[in-house]
Amino acid sequence: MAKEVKRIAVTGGAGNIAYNLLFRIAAGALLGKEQPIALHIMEIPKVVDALEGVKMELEDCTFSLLKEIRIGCDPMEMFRGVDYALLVGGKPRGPGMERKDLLYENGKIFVEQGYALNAMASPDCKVLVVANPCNTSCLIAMHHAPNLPRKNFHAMTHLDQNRAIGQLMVKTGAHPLEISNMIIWGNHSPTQVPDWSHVKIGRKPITDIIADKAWLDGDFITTVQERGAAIIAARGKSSAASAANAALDGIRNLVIPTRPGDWFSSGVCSDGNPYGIEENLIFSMPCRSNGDGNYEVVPGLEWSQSVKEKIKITEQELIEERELVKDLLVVS
Ligand code: NAX
Repeated sequence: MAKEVKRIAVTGGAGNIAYNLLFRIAAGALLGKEQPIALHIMEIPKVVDALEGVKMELEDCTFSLLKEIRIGCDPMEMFRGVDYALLVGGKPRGPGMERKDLLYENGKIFVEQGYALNAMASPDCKVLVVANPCNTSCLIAMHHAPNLPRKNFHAMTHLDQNRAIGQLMVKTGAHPLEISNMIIWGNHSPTQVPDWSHVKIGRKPITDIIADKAWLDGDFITTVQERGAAIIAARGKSSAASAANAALDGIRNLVIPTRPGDWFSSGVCSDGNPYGIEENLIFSMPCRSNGDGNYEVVPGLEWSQSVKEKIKITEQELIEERELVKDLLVVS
């Protein structure tokens, strides 16, 4: 029997990340080579016409899995019946704009999109927020979509995890599948906590392979935290291909069982978390899934003193971000 089409919304469809994402989704890199899909590609009215070009290119790729392409700018139309929503679109930080202005300006987008997801998306729609500041934007969307389970909201921190694993590959020459148990805790911001203390390389504790603890605690962590800025400095543009790749990972984490003993990092709702993190935040934690779309936070992992102190800082930052947008969290 033919499989039912899954509907995938991507916002920011004319942007850099989307251009690196849409074609891979259509080729089966998100839901596999057997799953027919429909793409709902959204933009703001000013640039929605550019999506005609994206649509033409998608058609010209003759993807066999791609059954339908919808383009538009009305979230109520674009989120109708979607099973996955990848919220990539947002305003960039303009000259002289402070972080709090960015939080608030982009926050308004997620009020509207959360409301539309609530009204129109499939009741089990999985939502991945990529647009920055992604944790707090995700919190806003989640608040405005009370019909969807809170567990279905994710903010993308898999890029940070991939950046960490990439650094360990460069340092040791290990294959990526030999590296497991990396964690990113907290906010997708410079306060994020890349925690290497549980990492195994070729099933051995990381410190058996990398004896240089000063590197692990120093350059390794700062390279991961500052990678986004380093890419902008080198390329003159922000990460796009690696961000798109991580967005695919962010959803694939939920639809493919996690490797036994391993986990993945995702910004998830902190309600009832086993680490005593303040509730009602979107906080990156180690998660595992049996591939049915759901996940659980991996409990019982110990924190070193240094990780504990850093987690307090990133938690505090997220509490402050929530305070800055508190009127956007009120559901009318
Ligand atoms: P671009 O500026 O190339 O594209 C963003 C697109 O979003 C634009 O075409 C814009 O018109 C559109 N847009 C704005 N408001 C919208 C709305 N309400 N509905 C639909 N579309 C809307 O940025 P790009 O490089 O694609 O980056 C997109 C977002 O990802 C940015 O917010 C960026 O900061 C964020 N990132 C997040 C990362 C993460 O790890 N979570 C890493 C990469 C990236 O920096």
